[in-house]
Amino acid sequence: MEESILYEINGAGAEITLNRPDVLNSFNRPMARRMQEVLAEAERDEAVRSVLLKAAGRAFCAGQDLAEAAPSDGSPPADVGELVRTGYNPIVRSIRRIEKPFVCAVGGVAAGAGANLALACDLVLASTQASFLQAFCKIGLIPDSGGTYFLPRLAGLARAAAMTMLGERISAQQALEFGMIYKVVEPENLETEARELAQRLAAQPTRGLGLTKRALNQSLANSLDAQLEVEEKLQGKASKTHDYQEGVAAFLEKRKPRFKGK
Ligand code: LHQ
Repeated sequence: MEESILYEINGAGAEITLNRPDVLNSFNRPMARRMQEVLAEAERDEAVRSVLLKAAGRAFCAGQDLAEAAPSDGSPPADVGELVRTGYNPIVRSIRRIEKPFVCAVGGVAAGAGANLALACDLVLASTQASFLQAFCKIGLIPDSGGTYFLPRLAGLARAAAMTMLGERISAQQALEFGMIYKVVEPENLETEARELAQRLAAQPTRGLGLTKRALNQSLANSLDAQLEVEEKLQGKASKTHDYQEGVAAFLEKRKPRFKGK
């Protein structure tokens, strides 16, 4: 059987591919478990300095596999709270916790939990064919996988309410205008541009970028004073890295830096 999640190493970057294209890469339990495993591997492997999340086929991800959540064969429906707790929450926590940049390439529809997994990544590229759909309200659920956290912060409360209560598909261009994603590209360029970005990030000072991610995570809930303290503490850490020494030396010697990610 084809693996539902592909995990490949490309230079200093890890690449994760959602791979159930027949069901628009919707997640079932084994797929969520495998996703958690490959994220743990990307976190553990020091040679991995960026992560690219992408998907096979015409869609990015249609969220939960609804055939698994509500089987038509008479077997009892899944405990949805339990699916969220054991499946999606660990994935979203990992994407935000792992101190390496995550690039996400969205080439088609990203619906339900699939949309919110994409929004959890650091830099989201979407093709002109992509769309984002908070599908939960159509089946009587609430947005999960961080949707109620990320959307108001990225797009504002008014747009978050509209997206989650109306469940209308929004285009990649709208998502860009709403501040939800980084960039819109032509479909034929999506994979190449996303990979180039992930490779470029993998050559940067990984510890510094990781600490930047930690600071950005904390800023979402902090006052200015608290955040200035976070910056002071993390800058102290960043300045003890090899890459800080190398960056300054390269600048003064008017040469390109050779960052090691340490
Ligand atoms: C699917 C799915 C899918 C199974 C397409 N499941 N087969 C957490 C915990 C527990 C429970 C519930 O949820 C959650 C979090 C969530 O993610 S809730 C939101 C779940 N997702 C949705 O409600 C989206 C459902 N899908 C759709 O609305 C459409 O498929 C979209 C708008 C994504 C794409 O529409 P189309 O491009 O027209 O494609 P399609 O509907 O024809 O789908 C293609 C195939 O994929 C089709 O199978 P078939 O055998 O007929 O070719 C669909 O049944 C299958 N598929 N999404 N989530």
